[in-house]
Amino acid sequence: MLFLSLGSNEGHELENLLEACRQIKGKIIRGNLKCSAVYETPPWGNLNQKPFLNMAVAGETQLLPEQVLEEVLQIEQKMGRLRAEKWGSRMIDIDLLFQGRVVLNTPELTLPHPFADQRLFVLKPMLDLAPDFIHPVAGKTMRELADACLEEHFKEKMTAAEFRQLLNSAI
Ligand code: PH2
Ligand code: MG
Ligand code: MG
Repeated sequence: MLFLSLGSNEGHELENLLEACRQIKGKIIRGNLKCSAVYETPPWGNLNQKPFLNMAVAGETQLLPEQVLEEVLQIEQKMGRLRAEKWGSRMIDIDLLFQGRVVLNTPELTLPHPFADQRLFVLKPMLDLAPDFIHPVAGKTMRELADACLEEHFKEKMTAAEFRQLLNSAI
């Protein structure tokens, strides 16, 4: 099972998440796409920017991690993501969180995502998808990792069911 984290804090954020999911369904996860709820989260890292909309998606893929990354970068580029400053604003950010229990450390790609165990804007959506999934390196469940984070209030902008409905309705 492949897990991706999606974030946007520029342009029409919800539409950016929807478009990213359409692209992911076409190119990476061709079967059932599991979607978390959509959360509004305070910016982490660089505080001087708008709040993010964050969510996570999951599903089966035939692609190798490097191929997933290649597709993700193409989707980000197609959706107008500019080479941005670290932790800065973006139309869309798609991060590879986990691909099953794969552990990978190359200059291009680190799996699991190096911050996946510490960021609540990643863990909270993961709780919607797979609360009992065990982090392949940390050895703890998503639930345990989320409980270890400082509590933050995230506004649920949209339920998973509402998002699915929007995604499935033809535009
Ligand atoms: N992504 C970042 C930096 N900071 N903060 C939130 N709340 N959500 C993000 O997705 C995010 C961030 C860099 O990728
Ligand atoms: Mg990224
Ligand atoms: Mg990121």
